This record gives sequence, structure tokens and C-alpha cells, in this order.
Amino acid sequence: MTETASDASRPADTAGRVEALKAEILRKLTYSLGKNASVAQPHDWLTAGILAARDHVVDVWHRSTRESYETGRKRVYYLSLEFLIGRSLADALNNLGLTGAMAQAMRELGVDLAAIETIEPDAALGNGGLGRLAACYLEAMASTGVPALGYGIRYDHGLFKQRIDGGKQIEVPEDWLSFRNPWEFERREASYKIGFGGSLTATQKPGEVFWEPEETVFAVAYDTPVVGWRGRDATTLRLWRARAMHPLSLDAFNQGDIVGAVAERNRAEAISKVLYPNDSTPAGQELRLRQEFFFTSASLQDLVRRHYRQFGRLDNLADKVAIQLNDTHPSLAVAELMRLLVDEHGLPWEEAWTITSATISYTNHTLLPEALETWPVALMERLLPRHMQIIFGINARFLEEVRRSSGGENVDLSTISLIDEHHGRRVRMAHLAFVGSHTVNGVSALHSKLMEQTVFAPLHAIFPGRITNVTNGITPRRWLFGANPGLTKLLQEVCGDDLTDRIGNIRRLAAHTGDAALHQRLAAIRRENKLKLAKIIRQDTGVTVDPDALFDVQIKRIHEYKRQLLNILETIALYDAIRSEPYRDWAPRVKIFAGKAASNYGTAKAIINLINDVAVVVNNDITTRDRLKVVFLPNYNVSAAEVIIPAADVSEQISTAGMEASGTGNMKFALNGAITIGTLDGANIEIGERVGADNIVIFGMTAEEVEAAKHNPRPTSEVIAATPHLEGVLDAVASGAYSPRERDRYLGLVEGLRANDWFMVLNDFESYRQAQRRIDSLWADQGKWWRMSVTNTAHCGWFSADRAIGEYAERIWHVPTSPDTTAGG
Ligand code: B1H
Repeated sequence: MTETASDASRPADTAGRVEALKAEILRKLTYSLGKNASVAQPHDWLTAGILAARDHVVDVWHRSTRESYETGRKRVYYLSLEFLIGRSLADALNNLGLTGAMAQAMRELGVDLAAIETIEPDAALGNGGLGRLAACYLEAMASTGVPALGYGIRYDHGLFKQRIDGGKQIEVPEDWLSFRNPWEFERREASYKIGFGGSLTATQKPGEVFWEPEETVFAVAYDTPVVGWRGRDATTLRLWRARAMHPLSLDAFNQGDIVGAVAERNRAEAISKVLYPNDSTPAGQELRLRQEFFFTSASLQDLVRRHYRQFGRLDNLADKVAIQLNDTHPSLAVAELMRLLVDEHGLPWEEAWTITSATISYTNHTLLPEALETWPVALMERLLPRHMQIIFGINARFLEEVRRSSGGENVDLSTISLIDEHHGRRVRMAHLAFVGSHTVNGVSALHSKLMEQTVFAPLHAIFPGRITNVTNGITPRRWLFGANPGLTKLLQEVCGDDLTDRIGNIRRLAAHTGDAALHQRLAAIRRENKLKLAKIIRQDTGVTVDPDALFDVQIKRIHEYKRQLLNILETIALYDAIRSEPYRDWAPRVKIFAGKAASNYGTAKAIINLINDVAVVVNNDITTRDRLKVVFLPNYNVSAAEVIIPAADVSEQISTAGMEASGTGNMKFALNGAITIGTLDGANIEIGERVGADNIVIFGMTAEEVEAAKHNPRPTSEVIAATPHLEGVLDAVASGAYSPRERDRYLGLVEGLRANDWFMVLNDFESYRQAQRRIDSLWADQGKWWRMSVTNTAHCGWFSADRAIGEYAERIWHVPTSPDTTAGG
């Protein structure tokens, strides 16, 4: 029997439900784990609880899958090399409406549900925003009735764990599968051969080529159901694991070559061993290309086979299948789908091309030049000879078509070619994805506009109308209702109980903006959340912070363009200012940072080190003691975000304008009522449009100004001379004031800034400093502060992932959504 959230709200059923859950948990403990309740460890209870909850999810899942199959509905396949899932139990229980019953059942079994929930591993199969977006969208598709499957890689090791040792980041391998993963189902029967290398022979049929790979590995499916709101529907996360065809070479083994005997196995399994820890910059290694092809090929073979079984034909693929490429990592899908249609199913090229480009669409997530993926032609020819040949085929036809229709005028073919001839010959993956898609979208209004004007301008001229915008969204289930139950309860009082079904109703809060009693209650809720965070800060860093201070938070990957450096330099200026005027009534602040640096990104690591070094000096200074604290929380991940965001007063979204495609943390903070201090970048602009200019603190250069300054840079010495306090701050850092035991530790960092202000840290410093002082004066007027906060929450329902999915569904995938859920705020 399926229970839904609406059932759970009927009190008469509650006792029965608790009893049933207790019995289910005990059965799992006994018969699935082989443990007796009297000796069960917390982890056993967690697993038993997950297995019990999973049964309920499976009921939904099977019904949902059966329905979409029987009605022959169009399905969405979301291909992503990253899914940053975090923990799943609390989310699943909330969506099923079983949170209360499960807590009660566990309590009666002597177990604290909240405590065991925190030992669930945080599934970190992603780096940052791009991976988290994929996870939010899978949940939102389940909540809005879009039949969908997410395809990715089941990495043995997700994003590394971060330790801070002597102020420096240390990477520790992550091991989320060490206690097995109770959410997943292994599907040995769903396995596909993935070929690499080898040779090509033409067959009798013109155009058809036979590819004999030199190396073959298996992709084995692991399925995890993702349940949507009120347990109405569920989507599937299908992750591929690489297995060797021949796990052991007996020949080698018999000759005593033990290492050689497992060499093939190791080589094959390396593909799904570990997530590349880069955010925004591709690693460019051969193993990465193998990962990309591995999961793309397995996913396409799987979906083509499913379609063929169901319909017995492929000409209608685009009517029944929408393939969304999450950035260029799966863009080999264009060539692989062509190969399957032409080589395996015998379709003529032109027909295959029509089907392919009507089925695929592509989301671009970054325009940073160093972030655009390209692969050397030589590497592609060696690893994927048939795909390289297909890409040449696509390119030749495309360029010929352009040449013909433009009469050879005004188009510089070298800018649109799929092959970049300037840097050795390389395949431009973004061009491949663009040409092979019917629609290409950016992730915020500004970003989509910049796509048209910069990187994709030549392609945009040829395919006007192909680029569209879908501003990112976040799931309110996890990021508001789950993470901030106190606020949610209050919002339901004001906006109605059905707020959780209609996030758009959050707008009703706007009628209460000036309500002082409401402000008091909001402040009390925030204080509780801050106390919870303060406790974690003490445990993890040893620093004691005052919950009545302003919590000023920057949490995200550490990157020069995200400008944690700007934040910490301004913090130093503030520290100096407090010390020089200790008797002024400075608003007490806690500067909270968290985030990981890619392991090979030296500058980002130096920035982490600097933040920690500044923290040591500031936190031990008695003059500033109750005015300023600096905290770097180690090992930022999804679970940490769930605690930090509801405790934030100020949200730092301070990227160099034009560089942050969208941001999604910005939306989570604003929805939870934090005030944004930010640049006119990514989705900050749209947050500002919704909450109004008075309810966000904007500073800094615009994207156009940044662009102009890059072409015509002002000498940094001039900028520094014209900026109060800046020389002093830079000089202190460079001379080792914060690193007394290694005085030249930050010499390189500061010299880099003085040589070239690519990220406009110096250029934006004064504007940022003044914006921070505006924050101070707003904070001093708490009535005003809470009016702003309420306005932010009231107007950010639009950033729901349901709204974003509604846009994809209507404008890109052409699939229906259930009507009442996708309305924005
Ligand atoms: C985003 C990435 C990304 N953009 C390459 N690009 C990667 C690029 O491993 N790699 O090679 C990994 C990640 N990630 C982010 O996407 C943007 O920076 C954010 O602004 C945006 O909000 C997010 C989701 O759209």
C-alpha cells in the first residue's frame, strides 16, 4: 500500500502508521541486516530505517514508472557527469509525509531519528552548483510529474573530504560506499559493452562503418529512486559502474604474474573510481574522456534499447525521448546517437541527423574561456575512432551548408568549425553540443545574453533562436521546508498550510512586511538556527561565536572569480578599522567561509590558507574580540549547507560580473531570508529584480565595465593609490603580518594582484567596502532589516526548481507537468 503525505496528516491513521513502521524497521534489521535490536549499532538503525523508507519509495516508483510506460509518455533523460545528492533519508521521509511517523517509530524503538540521520553519508558525486542543480532537478521532476531518468557515474569515491591542517587544505579520499548504499538497486541485467580504440572497416552499405574496438568494458546499472513531493511520483537516478570483461587473466595468473592478472580489471574499473575534483575547469586527462564516453554511451544504448522495445521503431525517437546534456561533459552523445542510428540500426545519415538534433538539447553552465572543453583530435582518433569520423562528418556537412546558404560571405568558418585549428587540432565540445541540439540554454538571463554575444556569437548568427534562457532553480523541499522547519512552520501560518504544495503562495508574506510581531518571531527562528550553527563552528574550529552577531556567509567552491579574496581583504580592512577606533559601536560580525579548492589549484589553496591565517590573528585579538570573528568551516558539503544557510544574515555573492553563470546558493539564501551583498552577476540580477533594489545590496563593476577594463586595464598601482586602506591591507598580507612564521607565504598572491587585476579584486574593493558599511547601518535598524528579509523570502518563490522544470518541460522538452505544482512565486 502506498502512503502519501496527505494520508499522514490524518491523525487517526498516525498510530497505525507508527506501529507499521516499527514492524518494518525491525524486519529490516532482523532479516536484511541479520541484527538483533539489542545489539544494533546506530548505523544498523539507519540502514534499517532507510530500507523501510525505501519500500515506500519503491511503491511510488513502480506505479509512476508503470503509468508512464503504459501511457507511452515522453521521457526526459538528464545526462550529467555529476549528481551532488547529499543525504537522502530526511528528504525522502519529508516527501512521503512520513517524517513524524518515522521519528515516533524510532523513538519507540529507543532511537533518535535526528541523530541517525546525521550519520548517513553525504553522497557527493559532484563538485558544486552544476551537480547540485542536477540533483534538485531530479527531485523537482518527481514533484511535478515529469517522467525522467538521470544518468551519471557511480563513482566509488565522490568529492574528496577536506581537512584543514595548520590553515591548509588537506584532501582525504571520500568513501561513501564503505557501508554499502542501501538506497540503490544493482541491475546486473542492465549492462552494456563500451568500446575504446581499435579499427574501422567500411561495410557493403554506403555510409555504414564497422567499428571493432580494441578494448571493451562493461557498464553496469545501479538504480536509485527519487521520490517527489507527497509521494505522487518518483524519478530514477541510474548510475553506471565500470566492470572488466575479464576480471582475471588466468594465463598471467598461472605464470605467477599476479599484477598482470588483474591489470585489465584495474584499467576498466578506473573509469568509475573517482570524481574529478574540478569545478569550472576541465581536467583534460584521457581518463576523463573515457569517463565521459563511458557514461554517455551506456546511457544512450540504454535509452535507445528501451525505446525500441517499447515502440519497435526509432523514427519517432524525438516524440518520446528528450535528452538534456548537463554541460558539454556528455556532448559525445551527439556522435554516439548518430553511431547507434547509422551503424547499429542502419538509418541513412540524414534521417539519423534529423532524429538526433530533434532529441538532444544542451545546457551551458559557464563561459570562462579556460572552462570550455576541447579534446585533441589525435586523442579522439586513438580512443574513439568512429566518433571522430562521425564528428568530421557532421562538421563537413555543417560547414558546407553554411558556405552554401551564406554564399561564402561574412562567415569566418574557423569560428564555427567543430575543430579548433589554432591550438593543435582539437574538438570543441560546446560547438558539437550546440550544432547537435535543437535548443541550447543558459542558466540566468545575463548568462544567456552573454552566450549570444560572446562565445556562441558566430553560431548564434547561424542559428538565431536556438539559444534560450532558463534561469536555474532550487528545490524548496530540501532548501526551505527540510532545512528550515522553524521558518516553514511560520510561513505556513501566514501563507496557508498548502504553501508546501504551492510555493507561489509565499508571495502572501509580502502583505506582512512591516509586521513587528512577525519580525520578532523571525528573529527568534533565525537565532535558533544560528545557535545550531554556532555549536558546529565550535566543534569543528574551536571558535566561539555570538549568535547575536551578524552572520556574514560565503560558502561555495574556492575560485578566483568567486572572489573570496576580496572578502578576506575587506575583512582585514575592517579589522584595522575596528582597532583604530575601538570605541565606535561596530556591529558585531562573524565572517563565515566554507568551500573546497580543486586539489591542483594553487591560488585557491593559498586563499584558504590566508582566510585561516587571518582567522587566527583576528580571533585572538582582545580589542576586536566581541566585534569580529573569522571562521573557515572545513569540509563544506550539501549537509553543511543545510545548516549554514538558514543561519545566515548576509549572503555573499560577489563574483566578478560576467563570470558566475547563475549561482544557486544565492537563491537558497534569499529564500531563507538572508540579505544578499552581491555584484550584478548571474541570477543575482534576477533576485534584485524580484526583491527590489532596496532589498539587496549591490556593488561593483557591471559585466560591460569588466569587459572594457580587461581590454583597457587601469594600472593596478593607480587603482591601489586611489583606494583608501588598500595599500595597507596588501602590504600587511605581503609582508607576513598574518603569516609570521613564513613571512613570504602570500608574496606571490599579492604580487599576482599587483601585476594583473583580472578578477577586479582591486577595482571593486572600495565599492565592496562601502557596501559592507551599508550592511552595517541596515543591521543597526532591525525593523528595516527584517522588512528586507521578509521581502526577500516573499519574492523568491520564483526560484523554485519546479518553475525551472516547468520552463524546460514547456519550451524545450515539450512534455506536460502536473498543473498545480509548477507555478512560481
Ligand atoms: C558551473 C561548471 C563546471 N559551471 C566544469 N561550470 C566542470 C564546469 O568538472 N568539470 O570539468 C565542473 C563544473 N559548473 C556552475 O553551474 C556555475 O559556475 C554556476 O554559476 C551555476 O549556478 C551552476 C549551475 O548552473
